[in-house]
Amino acid sequence: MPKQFKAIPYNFTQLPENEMIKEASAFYQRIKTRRSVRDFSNKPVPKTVIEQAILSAGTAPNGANMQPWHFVAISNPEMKKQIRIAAEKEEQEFYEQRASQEWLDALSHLGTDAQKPFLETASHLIVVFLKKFSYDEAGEKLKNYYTSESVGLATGFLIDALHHSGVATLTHTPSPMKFLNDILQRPSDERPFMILVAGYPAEACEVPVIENKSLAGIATFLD
Ligand code: IYR
Repeated sequence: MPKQFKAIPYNFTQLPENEMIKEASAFYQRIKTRRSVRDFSNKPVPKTVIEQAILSAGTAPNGANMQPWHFVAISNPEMKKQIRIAAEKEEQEFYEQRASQEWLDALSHLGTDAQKPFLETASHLIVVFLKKFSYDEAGEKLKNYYTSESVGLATGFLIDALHHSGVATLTHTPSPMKFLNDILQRPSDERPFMILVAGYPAEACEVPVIENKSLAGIATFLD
């Protein structure tokens, strides 16, 4: 039976075990320095850094290789201002009406409120859209699969790539986010998934004191 798909040998680099251990630990030491930042400087991040990070995000595993994502990277001050105004309107309602007391209590240690100045200050807003459908060359509509999982993974890659290049981020999800389709003129079958705020931390930036759970707290090993 001939193969039904085109394939090439996988160019995989097998590391010696001592190097694997070193790399695994070095990666952990680096990734654990990532913190969500809410106080950004207005210093611009080079566009090429954002471009390379988005290319990294685009390599994430995804359903049937449909790559069901679109990234809009905004550094334009007018656009950022429009997004801030629309997001703060939603956030105001969230904090004053929509959020349950239980939710507000869960957030209280983060010190967040409806004011989102970072949406204007930070160098870039990268709006991640989830595409429910693809279109083939004939314009035929195709369903995409595992879209939330795929776009979540791509966003994770994006955050990691930016952190690795020295760019701080904040995952921001004002709810609902439909206003982003209007402001950014994206089609209605694309769903705003997240605003990733990207830039340098302000000089006086502080972050909440929080701890990661221990290994035993998050994992079970069945040897
Ligand atoms: N979107 C709101 C509320 C918020 C919700 C969660 I869950 C957080 O981890 C942080 C904030 C806001 O951005 O303020």
